[in-house]
Amino acid sequence: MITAKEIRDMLVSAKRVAIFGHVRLDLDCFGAMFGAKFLCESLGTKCDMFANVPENSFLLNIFPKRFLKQKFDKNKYDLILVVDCNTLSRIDESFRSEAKGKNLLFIDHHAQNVIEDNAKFYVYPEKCSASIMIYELIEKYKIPLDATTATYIFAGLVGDTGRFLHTNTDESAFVCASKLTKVGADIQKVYDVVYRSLTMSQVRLRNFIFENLKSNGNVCYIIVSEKDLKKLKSTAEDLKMFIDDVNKVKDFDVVMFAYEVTHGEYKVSLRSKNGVVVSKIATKYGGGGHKMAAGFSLVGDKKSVAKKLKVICEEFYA
Ligand SMILES: [Mn+2]
Repeated sequence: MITAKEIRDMLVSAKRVAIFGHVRLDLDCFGAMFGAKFLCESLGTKCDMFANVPENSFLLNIFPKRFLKQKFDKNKYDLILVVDCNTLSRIDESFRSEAKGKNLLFIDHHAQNVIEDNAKFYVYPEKCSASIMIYELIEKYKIPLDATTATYIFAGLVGDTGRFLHTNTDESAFVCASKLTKVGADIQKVYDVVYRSLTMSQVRLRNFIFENLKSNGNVCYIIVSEKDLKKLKSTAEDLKMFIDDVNKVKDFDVVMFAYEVTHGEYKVSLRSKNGVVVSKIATKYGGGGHKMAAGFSLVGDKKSVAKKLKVICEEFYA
């Protein structure tokens, strides 16, 4: 593990930094990327952010698309900074092979399983978000934060703590929120975009989820195929918005959300409460994540995935 000072030296001495997050970006990933861009530029280093985001993603209402590049020319960069994940296998396929072999720096808060070549790691799984890690670096380097970047980091903090609801919410989350507010983070803007902008097709998707939930004991699961999403005029990103909603149901300790990301491949997101750990099961099936928010992938059609999930339901209490 490297130190905050070593990160500073790496960023200062780099000529141009390419910033990446994980595939299927979320609020924290974006918050950390935009925060990292501010960090690099404040240290006098040029940088570019790379991300593939669906045109209609709500995230773009906070994080402007004009700052995101899609074509990555590895020869232009002498350092690759990856935030909110700690292995190249989690970054978008279209960037992955190009990033291999370059100097890598990972800043992340997920449990680490792989050590990449040419990579330096700054990984603290106890941190509630990657955004707060970037914030703490900015603070450590005594760089004055602006209101725009504070808003980005606040969005990341809110995203990964579920608006200060999840068990990863700790004192530092509130301290950080307080400091971000002080420098002018636009809290209402973040909340309007994230919590007050449901479209009617998202409402229909939400109804679909609750009507089609299956359960086995205290575990519930839902499987949404590509076809279902198309019929509901929704995306996987829409779907992810409601996983915490299902986790509000008292009867269930574990929620499994399976959705088809590419034909015949399902991503399964897990959320839990009441102290039930889901990361072990995620790791068992080749995935990973946090104790109470993790995920893995399953291959098969809707029917066979349903069968597997029904069996997996029992494993949380084994
Ligand atoms: Mn995160």
